[in-house]
Amino acid sequence: MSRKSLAAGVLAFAFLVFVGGVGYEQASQSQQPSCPPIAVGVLPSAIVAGEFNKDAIPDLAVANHSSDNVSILLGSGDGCTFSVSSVGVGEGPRSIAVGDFDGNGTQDLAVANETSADVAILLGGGNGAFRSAGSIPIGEGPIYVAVGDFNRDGHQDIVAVDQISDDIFILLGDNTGAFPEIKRFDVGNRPSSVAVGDFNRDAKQDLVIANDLDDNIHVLLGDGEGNFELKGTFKVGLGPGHAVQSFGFGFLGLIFPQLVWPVQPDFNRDGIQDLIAVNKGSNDISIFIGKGDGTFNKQRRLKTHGNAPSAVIIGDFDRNGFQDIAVANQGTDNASVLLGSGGTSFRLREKYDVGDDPSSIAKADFNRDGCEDLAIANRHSDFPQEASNVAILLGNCDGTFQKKT
Ligand SMILES: [Ca+2]
Ligand SMILES: [Ca+2]
Ligand SMILES: [Ca+2]
Ligand SMILES: [Ca+2]
Repeated sequence: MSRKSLAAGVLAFAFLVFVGGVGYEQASQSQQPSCPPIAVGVLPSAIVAGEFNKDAIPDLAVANHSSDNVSILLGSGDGCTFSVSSVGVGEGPRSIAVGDFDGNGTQDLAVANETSADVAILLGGGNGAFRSAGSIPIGEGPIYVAVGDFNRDGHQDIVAVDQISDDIFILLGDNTGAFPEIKRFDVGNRPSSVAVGDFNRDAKQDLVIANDLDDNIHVLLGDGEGNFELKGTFKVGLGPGHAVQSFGFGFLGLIFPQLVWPVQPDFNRDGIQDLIAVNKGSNDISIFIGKGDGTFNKQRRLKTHGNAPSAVIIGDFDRNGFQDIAVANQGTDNASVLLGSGGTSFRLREKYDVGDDPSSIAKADFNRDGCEDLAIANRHSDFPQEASNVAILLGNCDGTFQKKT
């Protein structure tokens, strides 16, 4: 089927959803965040929340694709103000993940450098400062990294997605910040991201790869020794650019907020992991309810109420016990918040004009009021690109976020 006829099908589906009228279009106009934007490096492509200076105030790390560095934003506790520093990495950083690679209890960072084709390891000192532990050459153009323990030795490992060689690389850590063993597995065409989870509930971590050119996802089951085998392929929308695993969209009424996030390693006896793929080319997301055996029920496609969605984050933004979704829409410069009510039912709550060209989204409680907040990296690809920034949306605990008045 051609992309054109697929797109027509998508439009027809979206139209049906609209006619079905589950209150999708009731949300008001876009709003602007109450916090002023925070300047970072040039063309930020990924943002992740962490705790880098052990003051119990959430922090952020941003990978800046064109300034070849990572911005470290240490939270002040008021939610809007961060102290910003930067640390150099390789060329063209595209993705960033938090781990503890030397096992000393402080958070470290792994950065996929697309242009220099390596993964940089930054070891955190626990005071907000990072030092380079070197770079591991990977493929031809790694664009996404995630962290897991794929060989179950208690040492954190890294999975890197290489969009040029169409492979993923498993970097097995030795708990000193080094990764002496690397394994390579073939995936689909132009893989764009990876989600780590345990989709068949055997206590061995599995992977889901979004394949941009194939418009599908691959589920790879782990053997617990760092090897992966294709379990199944699932069709999604057009151009999936981001895949996220989650607990419990299909786990009706039994999720309690404190169990939903962060994911508890021992929670998977009861919860079944579900999945989201973000379809940049069809302006929607695919939600898959997990069956618990590494397969999923048929996708449910949901409009993101913006164009070219680039990333999602899952939270419980209205604290009703059901997981919600926040989406960054790169094409329309906004973020939309879709509130869940169990299963695959979501409704648009509000949209926010977050800044130019949002590429990535993270969450934490930056002002420590008990409500989850959002951080969005804006590439600002219009001139001047040095205006790249991070927008903060402070949550109100009812699914809305503080707006500029
Ligand atoms: Ca902190
Ligand atoms: Ca390991
Ligand atoms: Ca598994
Ligand atoms: Ca908050």
